[in-house]
Amino acid sequence: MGIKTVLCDLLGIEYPIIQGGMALVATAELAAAVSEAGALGVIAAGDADPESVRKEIHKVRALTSKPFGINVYLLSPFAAEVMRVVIDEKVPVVTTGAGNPGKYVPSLKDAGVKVLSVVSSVNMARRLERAGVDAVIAEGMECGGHIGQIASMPLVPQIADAVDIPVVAAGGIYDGRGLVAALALGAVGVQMGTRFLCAAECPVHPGYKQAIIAAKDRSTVVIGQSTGHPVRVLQNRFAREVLQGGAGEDSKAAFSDMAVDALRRAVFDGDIEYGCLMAGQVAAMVSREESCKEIIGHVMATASDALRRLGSYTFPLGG
Ligand code: TUI
Repeated sequence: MGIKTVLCDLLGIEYPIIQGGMALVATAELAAAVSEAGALGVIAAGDADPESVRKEIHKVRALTSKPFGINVYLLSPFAAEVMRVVIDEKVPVVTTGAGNPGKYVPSLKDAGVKVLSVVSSVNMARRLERAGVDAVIAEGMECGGHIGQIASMPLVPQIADAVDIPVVAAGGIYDGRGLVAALALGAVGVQMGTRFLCAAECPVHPGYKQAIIAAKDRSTVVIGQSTGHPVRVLQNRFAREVLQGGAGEDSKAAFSDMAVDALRRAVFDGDIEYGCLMAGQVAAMVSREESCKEIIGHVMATASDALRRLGSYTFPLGG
């Protein structure tokens, strides 16, 4: 059983799956468990200072010898210093978010670091291809946290047509049906966040996991739309108050800081009423806590089922 794609060769992994770089959530424990299971585990640097990131890198290396990545949030005040740590530590892969990593690409490439950048539009994908990144991660607005404006189904094929580098699909992917759909759209693999948030090895508060497990198809809402920083979260008292308050008075940066503070309450305190429960639309499909190995095994087994089912369709004119 296996679906080998150029993503597996690029990253040195067994399955074409990347774990999303979820700030405050994607720790060394989660990343190591994902990498040990044959996909790419990723530590989210978020707003953390460079020495904390270095410690997480050492922790992952103590737990696995497989490839892993660091997600660098380019709006972090520490982004440049974190990039230096990544190079210094010879981290195999960097994923970037919230900006153009162009100025870092030459030194990352010189150090042998693979660079995969999250984008949410065709223009950004073209720009980052020119900047020399190895692949783009096309993130549809079904995903959790900060979102773009285009859904995965139209976004992924447009980006696949627009660039020559590999495209990874993110947003709205839960199982092998999503993986096979992404491959059909022209992607070479997927990035999944929400499903890994409920992994047994993911250290978020159990209350947050339970809220994801309880979520239904219409349980996520988008807050902060009027600030120009839309964020997909599970509906709760926090989300309702933000939506009722309009959130239009706040600047983008102030809204973002407020959301991250509330994310802390969700992740560390399990405050499911006043915490910011970032989650993608596939939260509805997450029905229990599972190990990373089970999650990846399930994605690959259901991908194989989906391929078999598709293989039974024949074209009317022979072929
Ligand atoms: O970054 C995300 N999603 C997020 S971040 C977040 S909250 C948080 N972040 C950091 C520290 C602490 C908390 C919740 N969700 N997704 C990646 C992403 N990046 N989506 C879209 C983009 C993006 C945006 C602009 C990529 C490039 C870009 O380029 C602008 C430019 O300069 O060209």
